[in-house]
Amino acid sequence: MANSTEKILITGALGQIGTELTNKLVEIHGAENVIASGLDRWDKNLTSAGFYERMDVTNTQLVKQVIKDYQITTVYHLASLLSGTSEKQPLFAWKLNVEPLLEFLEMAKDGMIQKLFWPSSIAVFGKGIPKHNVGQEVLLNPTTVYGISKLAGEKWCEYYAEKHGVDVRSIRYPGLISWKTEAGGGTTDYAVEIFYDALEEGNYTSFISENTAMPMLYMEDAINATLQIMDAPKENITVRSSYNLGGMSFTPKELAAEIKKEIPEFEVEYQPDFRQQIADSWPASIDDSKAKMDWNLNYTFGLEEMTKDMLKNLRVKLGK
Ligand code: AKB
Repeated sequence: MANSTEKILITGALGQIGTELTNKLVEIHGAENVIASGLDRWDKNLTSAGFYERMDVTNTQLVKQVIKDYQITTVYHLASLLSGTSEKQPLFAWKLNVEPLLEFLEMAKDGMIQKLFWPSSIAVFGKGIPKHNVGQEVLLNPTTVYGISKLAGEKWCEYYAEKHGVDVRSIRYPGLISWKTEAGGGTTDYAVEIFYDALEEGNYTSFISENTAMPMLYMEDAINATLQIMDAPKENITVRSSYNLGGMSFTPKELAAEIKKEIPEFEVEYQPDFRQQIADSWPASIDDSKAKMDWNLNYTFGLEEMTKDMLKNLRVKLGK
């Protein structure tokens, strides 16, 4: 196994990003150096990590105990409520999305951990910003519960990095598309659901309108970006709030057309719900040149490659 000097804790390890990131970190560092955590009960098929802690991340005492017990050096703090669900539970969204981050930043300040990764989101932008090719340094004006929590988190990261030298690194993820684990409660989730319904039902009703473009990223590229930013030399990380990540940009109509190339009889209807308003406040595309410059961000998947790969893997997974 890898001879790792890092001991890694992942929160939200059973979520959409967590599942795949955990597998990758196990490949790199060895299962014995990776501790997954989540709210679910232990099950031997749950994760490839060497250890699993059933842990509520808002229970700081328990989190600190786990960090001490395993002598954790690096935390990937992924546990979060996404945009749709956050609108329904604003107080809990704040409690889950901001407070544990602040505790981890304190632990890093006190030398309990050396390095922290925290995911932000394109939700930080909001009203009044340009729609296309939105830069790193624009005014942030989120109008959603989720966006407000992510902006607050970014500011805390920047504060602890500048004031206390904490090595915290962050990415503003766009919508993430993966076939292994489904997302839950996000505005960009239509771009995952559509594949399942295309294969299982032959039709899909989209809760986002046909011409609404949003930035999206295939999970493989998202995981690579996460590893790249965490591997970069400390001095290369010039943005300590969170880096823009653009990925690709497409509308539901464009995605449906791509799926139809392989499933010509596939039909899509559009019935926008409350998430349309959230999508309308987000950018259609993002300028991520800063991440490309600082830590060599690059992508493998565009719309066509991603669609082909999703359909190929989901056909096997769903037996279709
Ligand atoms: C969501 O839709 O809430 C997330 C995000 C873009 O952060 N996928």
